[in-house]
Amino acid sequence: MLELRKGENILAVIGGISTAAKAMEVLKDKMDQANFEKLAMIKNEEALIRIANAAEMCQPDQVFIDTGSPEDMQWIREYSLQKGEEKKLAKDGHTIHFDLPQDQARLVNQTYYIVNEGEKMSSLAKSILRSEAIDYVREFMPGIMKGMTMMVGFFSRGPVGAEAAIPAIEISSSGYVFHSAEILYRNCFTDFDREAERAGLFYTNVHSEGPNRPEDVPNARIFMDRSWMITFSTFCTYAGNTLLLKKGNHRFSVDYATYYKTGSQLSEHMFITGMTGPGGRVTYFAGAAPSGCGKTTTAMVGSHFIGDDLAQMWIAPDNSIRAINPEKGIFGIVEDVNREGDPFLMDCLRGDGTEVIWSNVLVDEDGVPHWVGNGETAPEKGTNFQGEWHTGKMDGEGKPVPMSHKNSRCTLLAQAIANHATTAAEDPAGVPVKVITYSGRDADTMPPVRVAENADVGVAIGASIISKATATEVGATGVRRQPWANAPFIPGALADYMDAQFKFFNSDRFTEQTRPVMAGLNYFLTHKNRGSDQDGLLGEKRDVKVWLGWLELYAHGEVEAISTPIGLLPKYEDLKKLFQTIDKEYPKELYDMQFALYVDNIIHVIELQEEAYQKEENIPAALFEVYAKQKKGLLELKEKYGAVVAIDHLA
Ligand code: SPV
Ligand code: MN
Repeated sequence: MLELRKGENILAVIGGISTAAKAMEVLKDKMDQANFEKLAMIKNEEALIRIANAAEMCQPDQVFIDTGSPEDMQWIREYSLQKGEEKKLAKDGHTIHFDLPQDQARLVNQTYYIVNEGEKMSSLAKSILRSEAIDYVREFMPGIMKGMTMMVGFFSRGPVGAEAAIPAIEISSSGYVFHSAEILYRNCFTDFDREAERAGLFYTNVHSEGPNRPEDVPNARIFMDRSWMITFSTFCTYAGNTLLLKKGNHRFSVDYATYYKTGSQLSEHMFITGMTGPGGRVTYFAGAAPSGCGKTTTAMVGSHFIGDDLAQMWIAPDNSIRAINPEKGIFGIVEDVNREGDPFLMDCLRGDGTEVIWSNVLVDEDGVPHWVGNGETAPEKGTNFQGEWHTGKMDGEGKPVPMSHKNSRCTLLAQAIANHATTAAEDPAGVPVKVITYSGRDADTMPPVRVAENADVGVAIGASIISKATATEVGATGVRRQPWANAPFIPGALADYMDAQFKFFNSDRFTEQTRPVMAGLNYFLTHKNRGSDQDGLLGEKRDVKVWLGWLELYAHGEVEAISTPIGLLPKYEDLKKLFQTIDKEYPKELYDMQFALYVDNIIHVIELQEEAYQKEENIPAALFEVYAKQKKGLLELKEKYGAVVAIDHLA
């Protein structure tokens, strides 16, 4: 369970303000006339008290209210440049921001959920007792904004008025964080009061980078107070740690959907995109993948791109799943983004007319950004996330320093991407989602695509994502379970989240037309693991269009599938036709390698999952039933055909 407003509100304890009258008095004192007048728009007393408490605690020299107007946005851009948080690049509208070398990804070991005495937490994340969190905030946050301006903005996580949109306040001393917020989220200054009233809640985020020195990073903390839906972030700048409108508030939305909208809403780490099928119909997909596993690329393969990171979903009155993107921009990994795999994104990054904040890439002497895997000629020297860089540069341990950090990013408006479906993305009714996908970096086990024969199997696919660690979390290594690719953002018990998934996807509101197709995707099989002596992956980025294209046809009953213990698999002839549409040969031998069942590998991962889930309390029995059935079917096949079952045996 999650009990809201339980325990002391840390912001109120440290700030000491509890009435709107006192809040206005304090704010008037701290603000110039122009900013104070802007604030007259906001009447929500709790919002005003929180802002005043943040100001009282952080003691900035000034307070700036970001109304989202062009003038305010320009002020933010200039503030960030003046403060040295961003620098202009050669191309108009492009800037570079560097995070400290110690702060290049999510600081998982310094990220905590604040819990009350006796509360049970996720087995997947760290938590800290409220009393200890108060001690930290009391020690490190008073005066943290001295000499700086505190910026305050009002954002909507989704199109204003949408069923699953929730408003949030962002408070920060960082111009870079605010510049990013303005690109990534919808400013809802004029609608804030109404939206807070409609949603019945709002989130609050307080961040300060402090002096922004390496020696302070060990003291950095990212706290999420689940009970009050308030985040605190200190001594860091990487957006995943600081712009808590993103993953901080996503965590609250996961909590809210799990405990307050059980069975009718989900909050997922998913892209949203539409694929055009025969006759021009558009079929919408929402798909989960762990950070750094191709979510952005997959999203942009669609003809109607909506979002690349987060999805808020609900079952609408017409009994369809509807999805909105809580964001309006992209904070995308740039490594391996190139003309061939990501043409639309490349147009924005190398063309003119798009505002882009680059982070942690290499900047050459001419002010041009470069990154690993861009398919272009690399410069010999420049400046990157660790300072001066030249070809062959080694770090203190004798390891080569890459040109750009693996988690270096670009921040830009989603609507800058040529295939962005802006009207649909901004529709508070959301887009109707017909296909749900789950994927991870799996080098040796699952085929490129498989469809669940029912909702329970679909939920089990989500529960069973495994993936190689990526550079999006500081210090992560090895192959790990990544349930729903959402595990880093599930604050409560995994069993509760899973139960909500079973309830949602088994909802009796779905009809034959609206029931979603649930599928597993995997782009990361290697030749070596499939009996070939070639190097590298068995596929390439552009194949994604085929896997999604096949699912689009399947969702409309236009292709048949082969039934196997791990789900329904595509037929060769159907894939071959789809490969023709991307001008690619698709040899039968490749299909055979991709879709053969490697029984021992599959059973190994099923047992890994069983073992892990048996350790958790209250995991729904339906999960274990799916695993048992899959295992039984696989063992029967192994008995008959051996450990590698050719797909031709099953067709
Ligand atoms: C991810 O790592 O999943 C991201 C970037 O989307 S972050 O904001 O760090 O979460
Ligand atoms: Mn993400």
